[in-house]
Amino acid sequence: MIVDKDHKIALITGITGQDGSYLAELLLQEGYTVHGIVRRSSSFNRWRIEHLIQDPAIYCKNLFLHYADLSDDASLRRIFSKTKPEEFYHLAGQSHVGLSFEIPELTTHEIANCTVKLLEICRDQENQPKIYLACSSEIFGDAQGIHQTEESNFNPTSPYGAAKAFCVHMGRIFCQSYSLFVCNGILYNHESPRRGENFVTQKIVRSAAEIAVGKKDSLELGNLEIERDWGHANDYVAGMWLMLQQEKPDDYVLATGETHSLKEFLSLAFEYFELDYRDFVSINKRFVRPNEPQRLCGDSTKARRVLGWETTYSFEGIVREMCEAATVLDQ
Ligand code: NDP
Ligand code: GDR
Repeated sequence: MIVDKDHKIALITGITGQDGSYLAELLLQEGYTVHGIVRRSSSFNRWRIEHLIQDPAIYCKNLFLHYADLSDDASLRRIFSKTKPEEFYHLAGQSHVGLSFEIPELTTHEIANCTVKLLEICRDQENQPKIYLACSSEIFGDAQGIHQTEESNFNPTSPYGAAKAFCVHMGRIFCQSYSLFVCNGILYNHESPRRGENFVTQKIVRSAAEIAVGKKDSLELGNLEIERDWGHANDYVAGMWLMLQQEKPDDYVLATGETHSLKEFLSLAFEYFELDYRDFVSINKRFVRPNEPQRLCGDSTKARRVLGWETTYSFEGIVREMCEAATVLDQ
């Protein structure tokens, strides 16, 4: 492994996920050497970073992949010793809120226990990296007030939300007790053409594209009566990076400050394909969660003021970009 000493070194867990792939691109553009942790699976699931792997100027020059699972303590420690990261972005873990009701133990293990383990590993490093923890608006759950800020109460409504709330507390405790540089990014929903297919936005646009070409004739969803604050993943990874460029660690909410209903998303996505969603969508209780926040909306005043962070995509632009990408997939 040849690493240029002038390059900053970053380590990312979850590099094969939506956010990990955009973050890797951003860090490479910023001149970093990027190390990513990937887990073994029976078939390759690296499509989001395939373009980077296929680029001979990048792969094994500025981008390196290392096998480990969040449960695999020895491999994780070995990767830290070998790569000596200056910035550590912890994005990996079970990320589906609905599924966290079906597999609460695994969700808690991956999100809560494994985060503590990684904080401990960072604490043990001779040169401790700056740490970004991927927290979530789900910590606010049944939220009070119109907008939530870094000061709002945690009131999670899912095992996922509770595990992420635990991580925020542990991040703060490690920061205060051991002077570790830990930033909790409290991020609201962010989407992109790279969003996983079992999140509602991607499920909708892919289904609408398939209905438009006759490959499918209906779409089953869960609760349609919700509102979310939807942004674009590209903007949100820029916020993660900005947090670790500050002199002092802190927690930040990243959100657009606007909510849209799921029905608005459905309308726009189906209209793109010249369809009316009401002709195709039905409710299947299988997709309705036992409990969930009805509406979540973030206030990013602090991130905008301190980090200079901004959102550059409109809600309509996000839906359009996802629909365009789904159209190409279906040709
Ligand atoms: P994804 O589901 O797209 O990616 C999750 C990543 O974690 C994948 O790379 C996955 O690997 C990896 N992973 C999961 N379990 C393990 C494990 N046991 N060992 C090693 N790697 C594992 O999530 P996003 O990119 O959307 O989100 C990134 C993080 O941000 C997550 O922690 C999520 O909870 C959080 N978050 C996301 C928001 C969003 O709107 N996207 C909002 C707020 C928080 P593989 O590819 O092999 O499955
Ligand atoms: P969320 O995103 O739970 O907010 O978590 P998701 O897209 O899964 O759900 C958004 C809302 O849509 C409703 N919904 C459905 N959701 C899915 N997945 N499938 C359906 O068929 C369906 N029908 C209705 C849901 O009930 C929910 O209200 C995302 C993840 O990225 C988390 O990791 C992250 O922490 C939060 O966003 C902020």
